[in-house]
Amino acid sequence: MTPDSGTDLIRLIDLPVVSDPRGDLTFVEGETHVPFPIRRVYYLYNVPVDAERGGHAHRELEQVIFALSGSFRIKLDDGTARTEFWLRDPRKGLYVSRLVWREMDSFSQGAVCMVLASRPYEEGDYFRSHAEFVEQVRGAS
Ligand code: T46
Repeated sequence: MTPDSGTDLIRLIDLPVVSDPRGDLTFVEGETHVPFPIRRVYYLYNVPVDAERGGHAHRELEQVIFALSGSFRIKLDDGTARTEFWLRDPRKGLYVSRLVWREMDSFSQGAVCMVLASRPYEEGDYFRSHAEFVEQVRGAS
């Protein structure tokens, strides 16, 4: 799994940008720029530079993850292969499908991560054990 592998599980999405002398404007429409109706928006901020977030996968949730400001690394694992992305451009979102393990680190000072999600928050949707996640995806394939 590489960033260019064209996998349906993970891909970068380029968003429109409207630029004029007042600055840049980017917009996102559910089912147009992201492949699902947007049911939830959340954001991470005040993240210490040595923090590690994620460390889980989701059973059903799809998301698009953005660095609105600053940068961070996201490491992804579909149960058989791993890849990683550095997000630092607010015009680019990272689509992450269900059944992808994610870990995030190397947040820059003041980074803001915004996430568009396909479902409301549901604790039961999480795999918090990597072993359980791998067992599920390998069993399903
Ligand atoms: C992902 C990364 C980018 C809520 O109550 N509502 C919410 O919508 C969310 C996302 C979390 N929470 C609660 C659940 C936990 O008690 O906030 C606490 C921290 O949540 P979590 O451990 O999921 O946070 P992250 O930053 O490790 O992961 C989240 C998403 O879960 C994950 O899917 O991709 O942000």
